[in-house]
Amino acid sequence: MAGLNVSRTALRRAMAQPTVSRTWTQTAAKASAARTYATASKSLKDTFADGLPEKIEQIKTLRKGYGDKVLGEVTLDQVYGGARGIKSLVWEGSVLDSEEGIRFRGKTIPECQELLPKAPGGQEPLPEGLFWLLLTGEVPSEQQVRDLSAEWAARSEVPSFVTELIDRCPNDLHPMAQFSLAITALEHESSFSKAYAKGMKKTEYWQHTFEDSMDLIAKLPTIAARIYRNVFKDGKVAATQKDKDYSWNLANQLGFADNKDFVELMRLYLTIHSDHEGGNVSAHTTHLVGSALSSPMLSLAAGLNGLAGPLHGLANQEVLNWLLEFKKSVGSDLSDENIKKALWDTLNSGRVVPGYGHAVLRKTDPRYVSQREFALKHLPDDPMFKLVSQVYKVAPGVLTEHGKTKNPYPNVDAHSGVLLQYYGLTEQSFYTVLFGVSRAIGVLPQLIIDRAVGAPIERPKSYSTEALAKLVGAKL
Ligand code: CMX
Repeated sequence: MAGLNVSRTALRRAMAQPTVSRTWTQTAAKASAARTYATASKSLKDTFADGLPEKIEQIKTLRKGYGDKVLGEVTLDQVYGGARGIKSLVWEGSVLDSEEGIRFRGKTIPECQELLPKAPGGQEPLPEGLFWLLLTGEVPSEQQVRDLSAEWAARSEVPSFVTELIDRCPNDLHPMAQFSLAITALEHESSFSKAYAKGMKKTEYWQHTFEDSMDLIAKLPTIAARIYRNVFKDGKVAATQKDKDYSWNLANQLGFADNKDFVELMRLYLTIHSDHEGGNVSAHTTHLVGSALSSPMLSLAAGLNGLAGPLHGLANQEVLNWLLEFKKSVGSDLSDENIKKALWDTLNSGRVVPGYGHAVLRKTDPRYVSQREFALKHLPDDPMFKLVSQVYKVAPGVLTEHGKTKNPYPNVDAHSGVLLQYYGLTEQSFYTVLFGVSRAIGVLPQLIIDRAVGAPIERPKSYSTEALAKLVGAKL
């Protein structure tokens, strides 16, 4: 945790003497033996279970020795200002630095691109590897990632009533609403909810959360593709191919796997959109709802409902709509002057420039940079990419002159739509569903960790304006 100077010796000592009772390890071993896959390498569940005593001990040591240390002050402005900067959440998978951007378990996006296993012949990391890294803190071997791809493929079947539910949705129900509906309905399959109803020990919570999370992630490509194919195509969805990786299957079920570059894009996209520490709306909501011991299905659906907001994940849909409109207004004249004028038109009409600004970041989002690099490699001459690049050149200056946003630089959503559209996935209203598939890979590891370390139900304190005035000694 930032700001805490924990003694390394104390931590090392704690790590050397795991004192957690053996019951949960035994139960973990039993549960993982119940669902075994042919593999010579250590499974994800066993890897997580093996690392858990150390994590529990770290937290115990930290709280015992430093539990009363002050992490910061909270101002009245922060209370009214969307809790910006208040240090109040634990999130193990990633930490976001305002200047540098996201690090997944301490690793930057370029480091992850280098270190995480790839598909045979592929260049982009597989999101399976990122899930492993986020959950365990370890970079998996190639074999472990292959096994995880196989396990997700094996768990991918969607119950027929969920398919029927999607099929009955009107085509003009937003894809994100259909996605959330289907995920909520998967509650019917929740191992966590069933075990809780029967009565389970707290030490078993994480194992059911793990099973549900794995099932959920495994089924998301088929669900997402069903929505896409129903709303925009012929309603037919290919079966999951058991020997292929997660992103290939998603691309194939959407109908784009013929293009190997699109498959590569999916691998990169699903990796970089997954996790962005704990305070963003989708991550925080998933974690908060989970703290009430709602199942992973209900927790993720809640988080995705937040992702569906235009200030959050829906911005990727908004960006492409806006760019297409923008293109009409600037025509073929991409001069700085013309772009500047069109940006001011957006701002003067009272709208935000979508894809720009961020609650935490104060520099160009490295997720934007990695997509830009992909575009420079695969579609350098695409006219829409050229427009995006030109907006990138001009918008920071215009937004700075406008003087409102604290961050005039682009975020992840400023680039993704143009890449998808280049490969023929032109239906903008579907874009946030892809973001949602990836976000599940980012937020569910924390939900498993939450239940494993016994995170409590969340309940911050609220006040009325009158009560706050009293607290600060103001007369209203
Ligand atoms: N264009 C115009 N004005 C902007 C702006 C933008 N891109 N970004 C922020 N501002 C304005 C805010 O609306 C706010 O104005 P008011 O004081 O009138 O309310 C002011 O600048 C200060 O905002 P901020 O502190 O810089 O930003 P916030 O933390 O409040 O909000 C965000 C962050 C992302 C919601 C905001 O920058 C925004 O609306 N951006 C456009 C939408 C977008 O790209 N969202 C995606 C974010 C990434 C993701 O979650 O997927």
